[in-house]
Amino acid sequence: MTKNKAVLEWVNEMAKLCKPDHVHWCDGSLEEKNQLEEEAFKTGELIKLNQEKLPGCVFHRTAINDVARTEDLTFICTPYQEDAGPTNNWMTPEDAYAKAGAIFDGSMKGRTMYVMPFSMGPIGSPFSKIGVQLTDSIYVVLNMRIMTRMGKTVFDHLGENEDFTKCLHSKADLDVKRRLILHFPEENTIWSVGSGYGGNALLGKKCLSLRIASYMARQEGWLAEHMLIMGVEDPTGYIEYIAAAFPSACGKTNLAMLIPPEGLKRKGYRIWTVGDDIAWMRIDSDGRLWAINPENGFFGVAPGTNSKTNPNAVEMVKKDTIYTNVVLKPDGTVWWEGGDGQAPEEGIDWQGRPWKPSLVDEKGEPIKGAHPNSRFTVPIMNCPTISNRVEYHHGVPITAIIFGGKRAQVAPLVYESFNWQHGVYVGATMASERTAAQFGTFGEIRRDPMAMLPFCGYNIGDYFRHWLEMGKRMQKPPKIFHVNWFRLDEKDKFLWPGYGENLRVIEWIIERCKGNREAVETPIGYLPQPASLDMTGLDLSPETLEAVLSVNIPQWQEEVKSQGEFLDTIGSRLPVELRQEYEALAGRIGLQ
Ligand code: GTP
Ligand code: SPV
Ligand code: MN
Repeated sequence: MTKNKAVLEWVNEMAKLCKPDHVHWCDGSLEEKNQLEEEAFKTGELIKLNQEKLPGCVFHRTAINDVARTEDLTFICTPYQEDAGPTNNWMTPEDAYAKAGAIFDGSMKGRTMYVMPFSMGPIGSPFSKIGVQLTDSIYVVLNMRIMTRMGKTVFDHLGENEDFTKCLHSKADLDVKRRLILHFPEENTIWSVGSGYGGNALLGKKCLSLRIASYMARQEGWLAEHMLIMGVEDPTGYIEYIAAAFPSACGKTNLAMLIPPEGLKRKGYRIWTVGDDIAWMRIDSDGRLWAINPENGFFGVAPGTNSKTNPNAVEMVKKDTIYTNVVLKPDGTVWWEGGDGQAPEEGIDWQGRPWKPSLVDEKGEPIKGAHPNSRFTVPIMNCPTISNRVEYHHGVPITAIIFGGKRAQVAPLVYESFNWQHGVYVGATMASERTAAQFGTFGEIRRDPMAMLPFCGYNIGDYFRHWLEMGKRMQKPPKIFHVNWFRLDEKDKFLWPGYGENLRVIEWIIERCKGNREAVETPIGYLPQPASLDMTGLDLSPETLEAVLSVNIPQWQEEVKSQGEFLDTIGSRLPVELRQEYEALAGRIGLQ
């Protein structure tokens, strides 16, 4: 399938290590997909769903100990620890190859090794990167086939070029004690062993498109970010694009494909989805920041997805979807908590056990049928609001960058940073908070800079420096905002209705970028006056709106102190500009 010497040599070498019975070179064709599915149906790796109700859909259950990314087993492997930085687990490349090599040794005996050439980004785009993944999991092949552009054309495009990411994966025995997710940024290599699910195993996603790509991006002068990309078509038909970084499970998929609420729809607003998880952004010759979504599908959280929260997602998963760890119903369809319709009277839960809604555990808590991180994998083209620009080699120009997390308190619905440098500070110190509803205490927060804490492939201090430098290189840098859909009242209820209504905030953001809307200057940044948000058709009391837009100074003094403590943990590579931003904010908020 290819004459590329570097590919052939590497595949041979890895086959010698893993010792598969067969090696299959994936061409990415439909026939190949059908064959692989048939094989997986026979072994039980996949279950065929009801083809009348869910055409082209299949179902998979993972091992019980393999349900999400394992950050504690994820490493950046560089000769010097300083290059991995204070936020990453670190190993030397020698140790890493030795440890994982022992697990890979013979791990594919009795199995087939699949060789998958894939492109992150449109094939042939100067933005795109090519990878080759080896795996012993059909489930992984079928997921990668959806999530990336995978198959022979990628080899054709690669030709004799040696510039590709070497991605070795084996589920081995799925033992957590023998699981390692290793990144070698200096060798453009990823080794992942002992897991078969999600970001651990679909190596084009978090491993290549964020950890390895962030390292490349710094060297090559661009940005690889954990961001959704969406187009907002205004009543005149003009489309502005925004990129937004929220930590995992904080609402990227939902925002990326939102449906405008009635009032704004009537005004003529429309949303176009470009991506829901990853953005690669470059400065183009016009001095603006342009973004592509390197992925070709969505790997979205199932629980909570229903016709009210995300009607587009409900529509797109009706066909050609791989469902993982949801409830299997007797009629060969699926269900999850927070999904449409009643829970089925009976079904099979994500662990393969008979399940019904009334089941409780030892503590009397209801037993969930679907795993909280159960997901759907679906081709990008299934999304009813998909943008026609997803195949554009230069992507879309970004007008605004938005940071956000789950904050029960402190962070207002939206605020605008004063300038790029302040915006980088806002991103660098952003956090997500566990709510009282879940854990009984307010305020337990984790700082998650730019939502990249688990995904930055190098020293986070250098990453902040890179963000600052990027701002200087742009003639028209995007404005930077912070949002929070998750603020709670005293009774732990969300103050803001969220979901589609979030477009009211996005509209304000875009109008601010055009210089059309009023704002109030506060110590933390510019906030909208209640009257400058379009609330047509939304029944929210003026008190609630005021509460969700309020900046509580004593709370913010605590917040800023905690931001300062976080900056202290970054060490010597923290850019002095961010320390200055801290000092300035501390002064404005009355801390000094
Ligand atoms: P990853 O795929 O893990 O990166 O997650 P994501 O950021 O795409 O998160 P997703 O959109 O799947 O949302 C996760 C959770 O947030 C779901 O339970 C949603 O119901 C909830 N959520 C999303 N948007 C909102 C909102 O505006 N308000 C509220 N209250 N909840 C929301
Ligand atoms: C995330 O955890 O941010 C995800 C899911 O998008 S995974 O692909 O498993 O990383
Ligand atoms: Mn994600």
